[in-house]
Amino acid sequence: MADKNERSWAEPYKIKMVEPVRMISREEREKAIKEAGYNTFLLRSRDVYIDLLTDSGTSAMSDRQWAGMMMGDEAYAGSDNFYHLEEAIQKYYGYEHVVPTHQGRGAEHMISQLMIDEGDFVPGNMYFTTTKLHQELAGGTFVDVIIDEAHDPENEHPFKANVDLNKLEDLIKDKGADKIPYVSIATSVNMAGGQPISLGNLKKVRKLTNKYDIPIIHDMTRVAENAYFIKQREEGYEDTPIKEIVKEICSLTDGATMSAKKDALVNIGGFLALNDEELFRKAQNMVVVYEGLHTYGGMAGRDMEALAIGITESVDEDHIRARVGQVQYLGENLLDMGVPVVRPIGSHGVFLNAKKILPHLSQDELPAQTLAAELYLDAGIRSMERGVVSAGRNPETGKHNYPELELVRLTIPRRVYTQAHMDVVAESVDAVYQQREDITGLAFDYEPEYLRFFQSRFKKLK
Ligand code: P61
Repeated sequence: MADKNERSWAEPYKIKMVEPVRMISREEREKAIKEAGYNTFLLRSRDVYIDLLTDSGTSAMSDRQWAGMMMGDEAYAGSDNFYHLEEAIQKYYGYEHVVPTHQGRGAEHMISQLMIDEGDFVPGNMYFTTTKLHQELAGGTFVDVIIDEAHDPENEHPFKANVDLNKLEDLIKDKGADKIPYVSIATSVNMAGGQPISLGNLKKVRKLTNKYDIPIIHDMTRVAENAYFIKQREEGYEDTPIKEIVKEICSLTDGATMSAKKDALVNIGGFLALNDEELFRKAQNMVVVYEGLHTYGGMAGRDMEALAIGITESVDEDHIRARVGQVQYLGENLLDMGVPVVRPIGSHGVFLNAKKILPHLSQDELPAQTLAAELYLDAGIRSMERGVVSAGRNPETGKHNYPELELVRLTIPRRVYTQAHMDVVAESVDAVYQQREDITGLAFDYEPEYLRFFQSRFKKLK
């Protein structure tokens, strides 16, 4: 009998409840995207057919999670569900102390305020929008120390989230270890296209930071997905359970911020996890100012229960194989069609290379924003810009940051869509790709101060 891993993956669940979706007419879509200022964040979800804006908070919960919701202990203080959550985090991630938050950026806010001083530098394996903003608001400057390969969409490096140890050590020597409060390490790096860091590299980062006595704070939002790639690609881990890989990753770091809305399969929630007792006490005190009491931090008891169960489900071998398998399926379809996408295909989405698809548009004509709007127009598919609009402005010069990567993210929610949905998406991307030469760009019409991509409005260039 064949081992199941030698056979095709299939979803390790069957569907018990469905939510209808519909595609509105082309005229209605034209009106909707215009009213949204050509920003997919400003569309109403009822006007979207297949929603690949994000995998954040969009997962389908299991029957067990829903059953857990009914076990919510909605006490203001000391809810049973908090202790279940704390146990799950200690068991699966190995961090000692937990401060719950309403979502990931709540944890980012606290760690940044607690650890960063004015004039500090925070090295990291590529920026993430909210993470970097909180570092800046605390007076720090983010410094990218990811390997160069990560900025090249066509480079097939299996671990594009790896840290360039020379870049990191040069920074430490240049600025001094006392100016570096921690190194920020993300697993499954979002802006690089959902790319993993290897355990080999992380061990070297640990060794280097130990030498200078610098902590590592882990953005563990998609740690299980990263672990899956380690199992697939890193020598020596072929037979290691995902659970063990996840725990080993966490053991190499000193604390973590988590947006539980991704890997951990809940619609809302997050936490800050720390090993250092003193820092934990400070965070526990700070959370009451910004989020809520330290045993709920902005979450309802039922949300904490769903999260405790979601953590368990997230490290299940069959789950993670099917989850990443579905993303790979869409990516390979697009590669077969000749559409330029970030390679290797990432863990949580397929990233279209807008620079290559729309080479006639300069970065000032916002190729990725334009492509996302065109995709919506074609078949009501919602995606997200990850290029110059997302990169924002340099806080000192006020000028646009021009990232190497100008991408459109087709993000796959967990346990929500079927392979047939993926086929329809690929068909639509191909249709837009075929008419790429006729596509004209966009210009800013309104730009808010913070995280501009969420609320900016654009106008069509002729
Ligand atoms: C996403 F357009 N991600 O990917 P919060 N770290 C990491 C994340 O992916 C992340 C957070 C921290 C989102 C939502 C989102 O520019 C954007 O729970 C690796 O969202 O507060 C969130 O966690 C923050 C979309 C966030 C964006 C920022 O879709």
